[in-house]
Amino acid sequence: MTSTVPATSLNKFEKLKAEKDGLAVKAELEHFAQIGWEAMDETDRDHRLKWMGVFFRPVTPGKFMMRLRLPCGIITSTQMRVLAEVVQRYGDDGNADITTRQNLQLRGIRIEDVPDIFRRLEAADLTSIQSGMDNVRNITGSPVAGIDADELMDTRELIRQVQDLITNKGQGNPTFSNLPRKFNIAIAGCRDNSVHAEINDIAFVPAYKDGNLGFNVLVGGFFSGKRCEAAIPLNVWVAPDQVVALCEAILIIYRDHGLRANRQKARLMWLIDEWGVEKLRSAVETQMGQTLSSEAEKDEILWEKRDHIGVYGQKQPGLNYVGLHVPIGRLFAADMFDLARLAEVYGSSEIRLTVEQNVILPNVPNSRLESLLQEPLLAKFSVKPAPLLRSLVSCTGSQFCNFALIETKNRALALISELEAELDTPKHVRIHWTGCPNSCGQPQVADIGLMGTKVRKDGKTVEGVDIYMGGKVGKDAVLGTCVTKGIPCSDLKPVLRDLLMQHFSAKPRQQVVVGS
Ligand code: SRM
Ligand code: SF4
Repeated sequence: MTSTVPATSLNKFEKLKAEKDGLAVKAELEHFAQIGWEAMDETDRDHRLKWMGVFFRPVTPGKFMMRLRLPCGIITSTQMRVLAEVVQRYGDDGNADITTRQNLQLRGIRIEDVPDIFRRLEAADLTSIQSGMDNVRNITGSPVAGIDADELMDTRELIRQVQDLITNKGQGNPTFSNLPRKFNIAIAGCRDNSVHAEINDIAFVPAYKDGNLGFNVLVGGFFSGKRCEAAIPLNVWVAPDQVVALCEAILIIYRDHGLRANRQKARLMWLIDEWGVEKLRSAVETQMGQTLSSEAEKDEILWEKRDHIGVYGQKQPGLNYVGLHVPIGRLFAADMFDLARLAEVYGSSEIRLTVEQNVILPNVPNSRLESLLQEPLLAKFSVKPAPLLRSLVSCTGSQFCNFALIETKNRALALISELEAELDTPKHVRIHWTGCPNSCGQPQVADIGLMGTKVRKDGKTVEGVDIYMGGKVGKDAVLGTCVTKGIPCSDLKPVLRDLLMQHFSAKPRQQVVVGS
């Protein structure tokens, strides 16, 4: 790795990576389990463990979070059951959250259980490796890849290959374990940009060139507390068999030349700012040892984004996928066991997750649909949720995240159910909550985005939000911008009510007058 930063001025994170690679803790897990979290070296515990996907939670000390990797959001019923057994052990403290990258995070994990959990994950062909800190995050794809009646390309295998490259088939790969910062990759094979291509460091979007189907490549999209940018074209079209090599080339370039002095200015887009996209493009060609085609004139993202909630026929005649709405993405052990059972009884033992934090059960035969729709779990995870609840997304917030400036998930649910009771909203409104400017809940892609902040009210500091609007997803995606700052959460309901009535044709529900 070439670094232009003198060792003395390395920031805290560059120093800790230089001292000891994050993956080194893999060999020490048994030792950590024996000594317990309080005796662990703090840098190992608070930072390096994230290379294993294990996150110390200062909000709940001793109860760690484990972030998996589920390429394209696909998980089998057997795997789901293994994860359910893990969180079940922790009773009320244990649960799992579906994330905005089609992934699962488990909560309540104790360090003494980690070696055993890893053995179980490995036996179930699951991994959590390199899912945090300066590594590539879960690789997203269409949640209906391979079953979508209108898909252009089934990208499941490609996504798996990219994950295998980055993680060395789940064993951990030191080649990519010291990037300047986190890194996001998405590979779309559908027409509706279901992956939010625009907010990934590398995004592949389907496009035809000379009659061949491949991908136009976008680069540099990211959100951070300091800056948010949509991805820009690399002016490259690749055939499917070039995707893995292109990811490898960009990651090597980013590893070796990405900016490392200031973590606030380390994402790929900052390097593109410094180099220009043309220089990045030619560095990629040099790294790959081949000349790349220029981008196709247009891509094939032609549709509005779908949320996949409901029942849809698949490309396979007689089969359906059923999208279940999971309020704010939260699952408990009983839900996970039940989802595994439903996938086995009615489908093909497979479960898919979406970036809207919901679940899809694929491969349900026509003849089994009616019985599936009668299952008790579908009263909780509905195929027909109310219009505001349906598109609600929320990051973790202060319940578990120490960056949070506000509580998000529980507040989001409570507020939506009040608004739903008061308003009749004719269409879905995508409301995204995020607990701080890091934007994990993607408020900039929402119709209405709510970003946690602190505000003054009646002489006190209280929880509040900045409001974002104008986010457009799917075809010609556009990031929303901040329209109002500093609304105390306690004053938010009337503000949202007005926005919903003014911009989304919501109408007050008829008041039922109780006769005298
Ligand atoms: Fe995130 C850091 C949760 C998607 C931008 N994110 C964190 C941490 C790890 C902070 C921490 O240690 O507490 C949060 C863990 C809280 C917890 O206990 O759950 C956290 N991020 C999440 C999740 C779980 C939100 C959710 O509820 O779905 C998402 C996990 C995705 C996954 O499966 O890997 C999640 N985070 C995102 C996204 C959305 C996306 O990828 O589409 C973003 C914006 C896109 C991007 O990264 O460009 C995002 N997270 C951040 C950032 C700002 C990055 C930056 O460049 O500054 C941080 C802070 C950091 O990395 O320093 C962060
Ligand atoms: Fe935590 Fe902030 Fe990300 Fe929410 S947006 S999960 S509060 S870091």
